[in-house]
Amino acid sequence: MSEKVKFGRSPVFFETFNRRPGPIKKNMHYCPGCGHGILHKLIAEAVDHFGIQKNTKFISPVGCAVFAYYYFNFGNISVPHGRAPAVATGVARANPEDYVISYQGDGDLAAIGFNEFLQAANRGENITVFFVNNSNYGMTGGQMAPTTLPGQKTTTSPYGRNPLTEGYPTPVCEIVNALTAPVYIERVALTTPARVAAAKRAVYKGIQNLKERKGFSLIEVVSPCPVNLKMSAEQVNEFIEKQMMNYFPLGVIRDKTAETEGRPLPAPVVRESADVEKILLTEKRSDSVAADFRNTSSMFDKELRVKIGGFGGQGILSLGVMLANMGMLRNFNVSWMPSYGPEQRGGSACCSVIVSRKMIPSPILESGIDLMIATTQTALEKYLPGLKEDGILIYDSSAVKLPELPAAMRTYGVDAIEIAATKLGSSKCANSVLMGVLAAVLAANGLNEADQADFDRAFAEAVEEKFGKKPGAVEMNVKAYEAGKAASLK
Ligand SMILES: Cc1ncc(C[n+]2csc(CCOP(=O)(O)OP(=O)(O)O)c2C)c(N)n1
Ligand code: SF4
Repeated sequence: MSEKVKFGRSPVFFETFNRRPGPIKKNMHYCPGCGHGILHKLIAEAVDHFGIQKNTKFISPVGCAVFAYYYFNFGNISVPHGRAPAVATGVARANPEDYVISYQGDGDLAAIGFNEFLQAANRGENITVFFVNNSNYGMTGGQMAPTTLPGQKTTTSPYGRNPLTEGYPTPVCEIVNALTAPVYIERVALTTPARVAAAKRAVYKGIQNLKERKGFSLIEVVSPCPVNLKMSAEQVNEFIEKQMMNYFPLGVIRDKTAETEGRPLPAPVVRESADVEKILLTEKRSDSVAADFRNTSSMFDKELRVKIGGFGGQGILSLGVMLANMGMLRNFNVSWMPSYGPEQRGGSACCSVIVSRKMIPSPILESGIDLMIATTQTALEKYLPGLKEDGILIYDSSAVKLPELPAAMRTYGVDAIEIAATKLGSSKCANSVLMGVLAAVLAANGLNEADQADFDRAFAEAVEEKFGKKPGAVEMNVKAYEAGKAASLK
């Protein structure tokens, strides 16, 4: 391997970053001076060098590297915060022909996902972990991370990290070195060309270990985040050299690669999806709701698939929870799956609810939606293509302009915020108004009296649970629900 850093683009990157939204298709989204881009380049070169692009699977974290799949032309799975080593374990075990990389920031690996990470290391999974230590939570605007230095100011340690209350920087590599299984542990930095060359050696070794199935490798990359540290590129390098390295000394911490035999995992017993189904969906469980719950409204003859979309703070997610609770009261199988944008607040919010007599194989709801509630134009446009032609659409008439819709679609417009603000004196309970509207719409579309009563009960229980200590809020939300039920719908 040449130690020179190569210029030009690795063939393991896409030629054009077409997955990246917006007009910029040639550059990465990272801030100027960020270490993620340099590390991506080294990983791409190493994967190319060892000829494993075809079977490489990259598990990307929640953090600034969440969009790694814009760039790398190999398999990519984006996972929830901190779950990369757990998912990497599953992928590596189920697909012994794959080469699995887990890529994580310090918030992702050393905070929310530390246990998963340590357990994967302790099991010696056949994965290589790249750990980007930039001493803060980058994506969310620079909060304190487990790796933040004593005295370092962040948005959540404005007076500097105080070890007496916040503890000391977490020495991830040294902790992993206390375990028996890991094969290779090295900490590198990116501050000078010589350091990048050393980082390149470490990255190549990590990828080679992957190829040779040597087990668990960890490469920690002490990395610049000039934007959140509010430093120039030079200052951040000085901060890394003079301060971070006191807590995170560079070098090889363990290297057992020479004496470690490659140990490919045996092929898993169950590989075909039909076999998986046999195990998960046995005949007995596939129709698992008690027979006496069959006498419910006809709308439950099939699954009821509901999508609710709007923006954060509108109570979108709790609306879905109430609906799922109503299903549970009738002993149905239910799933509730929230999703929201990466923005700190005010971003998009959405949830999918499925109520079914049968097992629900997946909570993901992209098509075949029976009922949709949209409180913003963006949500309407995003989810409308998945709504059935004869589906039910409830929308906030002050925020949503309806396009031309199929004739069979049943639409109900209501200005929930206006009702909440004028009749009840607070727009905060607009989601309870919407819940009332939903109850009325379901009743108008065949929800029988017993189910309606359960719906009311689910609402009352949800409100009690949320606001039980504030009788005023309980009363206001109950009134909002009643107002929603009585609202005239457009
Ligand atoms: C379960 C969950 N909790 C919190 C968040 C918010 N969140 C998004 S990224 C992030 C921290 C990322 O920091 P780090 O892992 O250090 O990566 P960086 O962005 O610095 O590369 C947090 C807390 C989330 N998305 N999901
Ligand atoms: S916030 Fe920091 S870690 Fe995130 S892209 Fe910018 S420089 Fe990189």
